Amino acid sequence: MLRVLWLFAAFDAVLLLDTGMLFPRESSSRELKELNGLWAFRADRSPSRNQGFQEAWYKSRLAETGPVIDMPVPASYNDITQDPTLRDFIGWVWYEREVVIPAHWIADGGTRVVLRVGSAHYYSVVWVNGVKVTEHEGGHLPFEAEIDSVLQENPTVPCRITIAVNNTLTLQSLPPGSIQYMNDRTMYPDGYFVQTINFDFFNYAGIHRPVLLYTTPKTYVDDITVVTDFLDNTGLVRYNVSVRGATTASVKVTFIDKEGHSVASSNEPSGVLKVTDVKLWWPYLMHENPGYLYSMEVRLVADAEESSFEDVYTLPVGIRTVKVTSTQFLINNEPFYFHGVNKHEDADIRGKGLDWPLIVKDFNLMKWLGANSLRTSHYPYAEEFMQMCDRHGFVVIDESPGVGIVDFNSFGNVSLAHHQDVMGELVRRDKNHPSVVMWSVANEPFSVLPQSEYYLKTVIQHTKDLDPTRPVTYITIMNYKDDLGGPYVDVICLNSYYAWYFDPGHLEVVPFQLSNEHENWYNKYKKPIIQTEYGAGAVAGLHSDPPVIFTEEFQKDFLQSYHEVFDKERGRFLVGELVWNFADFMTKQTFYRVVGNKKGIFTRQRQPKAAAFTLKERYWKLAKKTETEQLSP
Ligand code: GCB
Repeated sequence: MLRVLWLFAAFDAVLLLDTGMLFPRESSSRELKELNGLWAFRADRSPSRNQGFQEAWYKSRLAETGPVIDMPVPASYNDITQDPTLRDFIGWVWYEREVVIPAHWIADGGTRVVLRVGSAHYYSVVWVNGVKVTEHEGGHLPFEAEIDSVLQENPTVPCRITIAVNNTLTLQSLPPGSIQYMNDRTMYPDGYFVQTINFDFFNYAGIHRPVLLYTTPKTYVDDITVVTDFLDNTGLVRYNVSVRGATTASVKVTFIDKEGHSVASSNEPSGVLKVTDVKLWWPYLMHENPGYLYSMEVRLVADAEESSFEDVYTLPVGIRTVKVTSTQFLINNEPFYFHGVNKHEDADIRGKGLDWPLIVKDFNLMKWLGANSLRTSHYPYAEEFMQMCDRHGFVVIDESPGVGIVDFNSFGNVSLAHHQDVMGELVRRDKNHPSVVMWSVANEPFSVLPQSEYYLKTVIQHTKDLDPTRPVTYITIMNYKDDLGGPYVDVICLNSYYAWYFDPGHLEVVPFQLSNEHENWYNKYKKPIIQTEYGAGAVAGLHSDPPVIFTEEFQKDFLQSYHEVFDKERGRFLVGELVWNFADFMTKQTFYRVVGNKKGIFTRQRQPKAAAFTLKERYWKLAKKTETEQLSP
């Protein structure tokens, strides 16, 4: 009973989020039309970058406003052409695509047509047939607009979709950045400006994730929230269905197992489903059947204005619990040790654009490696990626785009309010993913200022209020003595680069410095620790013995020297290790990066460096140990 009460209490908070944005899925009542492919594209190169708005480029076909080029969607635009000024472009770029709308979407009057953008970096404004339908701030989360009223005005002509995207970052955006005008005329031409960023990856821009149109009936399932638990062998699924477009509607919920059998059902829009002989969602390598997902079919029937609507939406649901003690991270009440990777959405040519072959290849590599977990450094990843994590049982630390928050001016009220909004969007998008076990509100914020303590405390508390069912953290590189946010996190997450940024090449300092750091953090806060980053750069093919930095040999030895420390702390308070980084990735041009960051254990083209084999051996051993420990009484 207590368990059910807890579930109710936790659930009330998650309900704060019930204006939803469900991932678009086809069903008997919903259709999808993908708009991926070639779009017309034009960068606004005017000095003010404002010509497009002044001349209202959205009012006619983009090609009528000036020269356009082909641009693939989804993809970053930066590496598509041979033009360095487009690679480094800052300001508004314009995308346009015409689409023929199926006649029955418009004719029957009972259909809602929604335009959805998976993500576009950073600020977007969207017009349909010259009418503005939405705008959105933030590069890594979806946004959508209902467009049927705009379509009905022009039912016979193709529908013209125009999206203007601006990659300019400000001290209040997430991530923050700033524009510097270089006014010394002896050094720079008139109007010269650059964008300063405090994060270590290229600020790729454009429409990064799929754009699509989807339909629902006018009365529709707007959102579903699930919170899961179990007692002995009974799964408990507390759910809420929110309906829009009608005041009364009947809802039927059917919970279906992988074999297609209905295992629980209800005729209420909210309640608790009890699933006997529950098959829990387990992480990869922790169970012979990881990533078990049920299907929750929600069927809605509503009578409105002489017509009757039926909407059907099916949500994959994994039943699992997450808890944190002072020394352990528990999944389904079993100790879980993160042995995994940090990634980036990053690849040759497409930059941060969603790419299925790359995603599937990366999952194959993570499995090959024996990884069981990953962190979405340093921003939310594509929904399609998160669904793969659910299905394959990869455990995810889900990070917000709060990276590079180091300027005093990025800790004010405007930044804070925006950060809270972003956490709201992220939690709303990812709340139902069983793979997500912890929220990370930021990476390496400058956490030593009094205002940063307030800022972090507030964002963490806000996230806990939104979702009390998951632990919340931020990732720090600060010393335990300086960092002011430690009291507020559930798990201490540390990035360490001993023998790399400090004492480069001197691996003999690692056992001393790393274990001191860990012991001090643990003794101060009595919270479990995850080594969320550690890694050394290696240019594939560079060799040296004895090893020196940037060779494959050094990268391998570097990881091993950290592993020796981890092995002494595992089972005490260390609950995970995530290597930096899964693959090499692009950064801005700077003298300390060689065609990007080379700390990948795979190259950017996903070929293994020597360290990948070292890590593979370790991760498979760790997986075996975990298995044995779980089997032993
Ligand atoms: C870090 C950052 C990460 C960098 C990495 C590095 O601490 O979190 O974004 O890429 O170090 O390689 O310097």
